[in-house]
Amino acid sequence: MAQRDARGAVSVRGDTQHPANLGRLCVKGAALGETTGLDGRLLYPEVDGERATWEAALDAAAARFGAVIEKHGPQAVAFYASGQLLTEDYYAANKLMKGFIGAANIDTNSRLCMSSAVVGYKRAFGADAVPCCYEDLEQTDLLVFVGANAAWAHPVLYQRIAAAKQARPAMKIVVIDPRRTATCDIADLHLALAPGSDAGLFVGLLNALADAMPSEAFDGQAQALAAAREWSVARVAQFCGLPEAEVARFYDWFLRAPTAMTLYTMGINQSSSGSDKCNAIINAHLASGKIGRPGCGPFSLTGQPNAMGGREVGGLASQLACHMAFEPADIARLGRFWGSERIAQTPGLMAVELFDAIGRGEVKAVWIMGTNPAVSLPDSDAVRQALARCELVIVSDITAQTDTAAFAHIRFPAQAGARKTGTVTNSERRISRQRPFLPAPGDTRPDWWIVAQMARRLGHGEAFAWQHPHEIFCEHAALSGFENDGARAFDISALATLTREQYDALAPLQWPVTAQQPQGTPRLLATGEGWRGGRLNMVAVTPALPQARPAAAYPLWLNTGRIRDQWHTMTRTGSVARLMQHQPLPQVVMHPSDAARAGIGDGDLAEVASAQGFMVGWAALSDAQPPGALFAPMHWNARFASHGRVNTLVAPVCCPHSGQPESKQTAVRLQKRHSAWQGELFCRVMPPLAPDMLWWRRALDGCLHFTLAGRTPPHGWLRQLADSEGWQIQYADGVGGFHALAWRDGALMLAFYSAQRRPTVQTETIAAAFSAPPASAAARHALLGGKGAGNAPAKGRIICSCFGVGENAIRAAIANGCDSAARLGDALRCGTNCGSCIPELKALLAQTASLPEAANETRGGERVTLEFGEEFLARQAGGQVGR
Ligand SMILES: Nc1nc2c(c(=O)[nH]1)N[C@H]1C(S)=C(S)[C@@H](COP(=O)(O)OP(=O)(O)OC[C@H]3O[C@@H](n4cnc5c(=O)[nH]c(N)nc54)[C@H](O)[C@@H]3O)O[C@H]1N2
Ligand SMILES: Nc1nc2c(c(=O)[nH]1)N[C@H]1C(S)=C(S)[C@@H](COP(=O)(O)OP(=O)(O)OC[C@H]3O[C@@H](n4cnc5c(=O)[nH]c(N)nc54)[C@H](O)[C@@H]3O)O[C@H]1N2
Ligand SMILES: [Mo]
Repeated sequence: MAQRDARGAVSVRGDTQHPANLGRLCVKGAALGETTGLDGRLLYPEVDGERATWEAALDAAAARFGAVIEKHGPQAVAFYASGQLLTEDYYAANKLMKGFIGAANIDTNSRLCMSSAVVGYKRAFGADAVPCCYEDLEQTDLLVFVGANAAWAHPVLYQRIAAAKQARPAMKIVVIDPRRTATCDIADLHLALAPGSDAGLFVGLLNALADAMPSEAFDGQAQALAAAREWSVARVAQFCGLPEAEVARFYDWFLRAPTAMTLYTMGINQSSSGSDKCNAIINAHLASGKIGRPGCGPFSLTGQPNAMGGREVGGLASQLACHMAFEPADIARLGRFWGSERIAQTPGLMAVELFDAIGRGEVKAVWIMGTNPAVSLPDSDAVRQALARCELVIVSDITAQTDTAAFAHIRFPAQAGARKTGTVTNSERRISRQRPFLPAPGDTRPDWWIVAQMARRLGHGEAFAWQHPHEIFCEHAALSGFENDGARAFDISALATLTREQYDALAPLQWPVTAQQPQGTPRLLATGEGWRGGRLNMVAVTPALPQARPAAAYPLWLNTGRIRDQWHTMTRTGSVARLMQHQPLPQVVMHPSDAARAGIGDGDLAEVASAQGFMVGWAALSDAQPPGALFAPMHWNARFASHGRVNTLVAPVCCPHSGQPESKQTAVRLQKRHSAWQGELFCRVMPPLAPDMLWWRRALDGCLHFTLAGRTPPHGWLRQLADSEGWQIQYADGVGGFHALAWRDGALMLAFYSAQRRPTVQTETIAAAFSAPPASAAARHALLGGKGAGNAPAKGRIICSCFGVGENAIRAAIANGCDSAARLGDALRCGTNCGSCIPELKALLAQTASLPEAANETRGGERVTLEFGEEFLARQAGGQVGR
């Protein structure tokens, strides 16, 4: 829930009445107030780089898009949409492409996220239907996280599970992930399996369950069991690189637990055999009867705000609206409902294929809505080339400058989440009404409105005459029930007649919502029957390893994913200072043995290269990382770093059933990247950099902030810059590095601090000097030293981003007797909001407990804090940002 104060500042708190989060918010949600500002927002339509009116922009877009259809046919155009859209937006886009343009070339970023899970459910149940609900989490005996780092990616859900575990310690938690992640904090067992080997583990589990199964309970059972027969514990252990005893322990727990849930996310879906992995998990639940009842089930967690809504309206190129398929009966049904004779007859291009087709010139016009494919698709350099070549690129976005928008001919300013009205669906099929809490700025419009305006101009006005999302929702609800005799799981027909007032007041509900179940349906599959034919199906799975295979030239694995405080391509979170403090620079996390082999030390610059491309990050040595495998974040892009895009490395290899790319496994090599100096640059506008410089942009309130690294001394570059700008420059050399301040008319224009390794400087004080320049010579001297004028104690690395609590304060509190995460929370508030820092608080507690006596020595009062602070600063000077 969001509120605005008298001055218009936004504050956000959780809705304690919402059944899904019970009032908790993650740090990104809690920082919504900071991310809803208008800085960097796209506020006006643009045509060929010039601001335009809506009339002009829509006319131009429709004329150019229509001309491509006219000349080359409907298969020459495409939409690429997103789980950032609301259900009503998504419905409109899908209806236009599949119903009226007459091609199925609308795909979405959910292809990179959920498409394997969709295939898994459809093959098993006959429908894309998540059987579980969040309440099951409190009722289960065994909870298995597979390829899910929920502590960071689903912190609210994770805290709910952590609380359940605390209340009922007998509940067992297993984490299956090659890395030891923060999620392992509450685990009874962590299986650090070999990358991509999960199917072996679950096929072996099916084998272990086989004897106790009634015969012919499911379609496909005999084939599935036959495929599993050879998968003994010993073979699984070998395939997965795990000790036999650990595999046996997991199987034993699963067999004996009266109820069990498997929560799976990107470590499963983003795989060249992702669909089979999903079915291997579902098979184990079917075989053990751990499905369709409380505390049970295979639970695919979704990531984006409305990935699920997209699946319901048919946002993926491989399906039609409301769970209909490309079958003659469904196509005809849709034609009747929409009153169109142009319904797409065959599936369209899936994301990776789509951008290939753009690259080959077969698709000549693309409209991208709410996603940033130049960053998030694999082989993203090829995606950029394709976009650069494309005849017509239309982008609807809320952010002015994204890597993708740089290729746009026409840009439409959409309304952002906080300003939109409509519905979204979460992982447990719960539809929530989203209400705007901010007025729409500039000329921004809702996405559905933009689509409808385009549809009218393309000649389909009648079918897109909506005045309000309420009408779209009711149409969507009516379609879900249209000629639906129970064959289609998605049915919300009881909502088709909502009045505007009822729609506005809609309480969160789980679909199906029908005449029989008007209050919604928490769990599915209770009767043991599926959809489209009834019987549930087991899929025979032959475990396959990733297509990427580390070998001579590229001997290591690269795993990619999320970090705690960043969101996707950073359009929401990258400019929020407090979200950039936890991991301000992209880290390449590696096991110390791999680092040693490459001659890399903690905090060194690390270059990672694959057959596709390379990136540069900052080495973070950690034994939580398995030997032979690196981890790099997916977030950094060309707006935030010169060489930070991880998807330049990832190959466009996809699961044949789902089209989902293998984003978690890439074969790479690692080498140290040498630099003569590293530095911190603070400035009002970003100056031109020298060609040999690497840069990373960092969020800071008060000025711009960049971390730089260069090969040739920076003196010449700075001198030239100062000359061309007419700045007065103050230098300090030999202070362990080279520092410079640039002034104009008494105002600070730039501050630069370099050393051989990234120097530690007092960022906040330096930023403050841009608005209030230091008055005395001594203060200016201190500023040049990088220390700032004040003596504000450095906070150290920010651990709790919700309340801005730094490592130093936490260590001091521990030294003063706080001996648990809960006590630290009482004293400092850290960990008491989203809780995603609790694993780190515990790690600090454990570290401090094991410190040698000498380090705890007090040399008078608060000296302890400083001591730790100095130690921290020394380490940070060495570049070690993480643990
Ligand atoms: N902070 C933050 N939270 C987010 C997002 C964000 O951008 N930032 N995005 C949201 C979105 S859209 C999504 S889809 C979710 C994703 O949520 P998650 O899937 O939990 O996040 P990831 O970090 O992509 O990957 C999860 C884990 O898969 C592991 N993994 C890699 N390879 C394998 C493997 O072969 N087997 C197994 N078992 N595990 C493997 C990785 O080590 C990683 O810990 O997060 C959502 N939440
Ligand atoms: N290597 C690797 N690659 C990955 C992943 C990975 O783990 N590893 N994860 C994949 C996954 S799971 C996902 S979900 C994708 C995410 O990848 P993207 O979808 O590319 O990432 P976002 O940053 O969420 O892009 C959303 C864009 O939509 C804009 N936007 C936000 N709200 C709205 C709105 O209401 N309307 C409109 N029109 N625009 C809006 C934002 O400004 C932003 O430009 O990345 C995928 N790529
Ligand atoms: Mo996602």
